[in-house]
Amino acid sequence: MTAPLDFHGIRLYPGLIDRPAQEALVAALRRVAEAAPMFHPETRFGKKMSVKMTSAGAFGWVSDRRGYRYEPRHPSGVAWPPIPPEVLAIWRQVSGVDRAPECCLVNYYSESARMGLHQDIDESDFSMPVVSISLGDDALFRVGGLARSDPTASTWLHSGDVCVLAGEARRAFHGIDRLKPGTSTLLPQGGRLNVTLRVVT
Ligand code: MD3
Ligand code: FE
Repeated sequence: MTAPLDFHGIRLYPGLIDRPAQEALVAALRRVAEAAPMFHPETRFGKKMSVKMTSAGAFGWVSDRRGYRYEPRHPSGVAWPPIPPEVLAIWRQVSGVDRAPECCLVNYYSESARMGLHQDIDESDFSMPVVSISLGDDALFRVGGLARSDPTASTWLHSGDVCVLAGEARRAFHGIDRLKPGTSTLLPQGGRLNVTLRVVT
C-alpha cells in the first residue's frame, strides 16, 4: 500500500480499492439496504435531506424531528445488519487502531444530492478516526477547520478513494458540494455511495 496524500490533515488514499473490490462492496451494501432500507432523514425542522441513508453495525445514524442521534435500530424497528466483512477489512487496513467500528453509515447521493458543511461530533471518543470510502460518481468534497467560518479547500473524490479522518481533521467542518454525473460506471443507475466507519461509544 503506497503512502497516503495529506489533504488538509486528511489522509487520502486515491484509488485504494480496485474495480473488482468496489463491485464486491456495492454487492455487500445492497444486502445491507435490503435488510435496512435507505431513507431520506428529516432534519429537526422537518426538511428532508437530499442524501438517502442507512447503516450497519451496533449503531446507525438517524435524524428526525427529535433531532439527530445514533440508534441501535432502523426506524422500522429492525436491528441494523452487521457491518460487511469487506468493509471491516478496509478499516483494519487504514484506521491504525485496534478497536472495531460500531457504525457503518451508508450515504447515497443522486446526481442532485449534496451535504452541507457540518462536523461529525456525536461520537464520544475523538481519538478514534473516521474512515470514508467513495464509490460511484466523482464528488466535490470540501473541508475547513474547527470553526464554520474557517477557510475551506476542495478536492474531487473518485470511486475507490479512501479517506482517514484523524487528529485535528477528525473534528473539521466538511461537506459535499456536488457530484459530477456520469463519471463512473460502477452503479448502474448512477450517483454515489459513501461509506463512513465510526467508533461511537
Ligand atoms: C472529515 N460524508 O457521512 S466523506 C458524513 O461523502 C459525511 O458522504 C461525506 O460527511 C460523504 O458525515 C464526506 C469524508 C468525510 C467523512 C467524515 C469526516 C470527511 C470527514 C469526519 C470528519 C472530518
Ligand atoms: Fe460528515
